[in-house]
Amino acid sequence: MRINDIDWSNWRAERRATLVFVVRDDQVLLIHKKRGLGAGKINGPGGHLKDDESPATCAQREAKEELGIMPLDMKHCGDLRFQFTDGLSLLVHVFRAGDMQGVPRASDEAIPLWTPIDQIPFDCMWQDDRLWFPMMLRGEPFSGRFTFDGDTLLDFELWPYPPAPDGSANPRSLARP
Ligand code: 6U4
Repeated sequence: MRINDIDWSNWRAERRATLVFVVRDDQVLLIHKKRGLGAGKINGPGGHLKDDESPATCAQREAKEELGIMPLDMKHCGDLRFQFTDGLSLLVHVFRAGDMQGVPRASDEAIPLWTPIDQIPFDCMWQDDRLWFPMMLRGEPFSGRFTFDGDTLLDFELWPYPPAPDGSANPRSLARP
């Protein structure tokens, strides 16, 4: 499944989720995810939006549930649209946090991993992460579309465009220039 096989103007995400990365002192707070989509991979804390929840509130709630921390100075820097061959469509709002409250602790969902920003373990992460992670670390905006077959990245498009300010799922925010 290639990017151009999908009618993105009518694409809607059946699920919306968040990721939040605390970046402090040249380190980023990652997790070893223990369950859910991407179990076994390294990623950031996050999860799916509950009814009527804003992306920022979701990101903070998930960081609290998974690691016991509260991300601070959060910036919504990216939106990622994933179409899986099994039919799952997922919109992920990515946040960068400049600080946090609390000390990360392991939970039944995640093990915290403070990681130097020049030693990100991309081989243990989703295959798209190495594409947009440098922009996220620099706090630059990005928007991307990806097709996946299970864990395998099939195709992608990635732009240095900001996500929709209201966190909406409007794919027109990704229109080509
Ligand atoms: P809850 O119960 O909300 O914690 P969880 O299974 O963690 O569930 P789910 O299934 O909505 O959440 O999956 C979304 C999570 O998976 C988000 O945190 C983003 C992450 N995720 C999914 N595909 C990804 C991908 N290709 N690259 C990436 N993160 C991805 O970096």
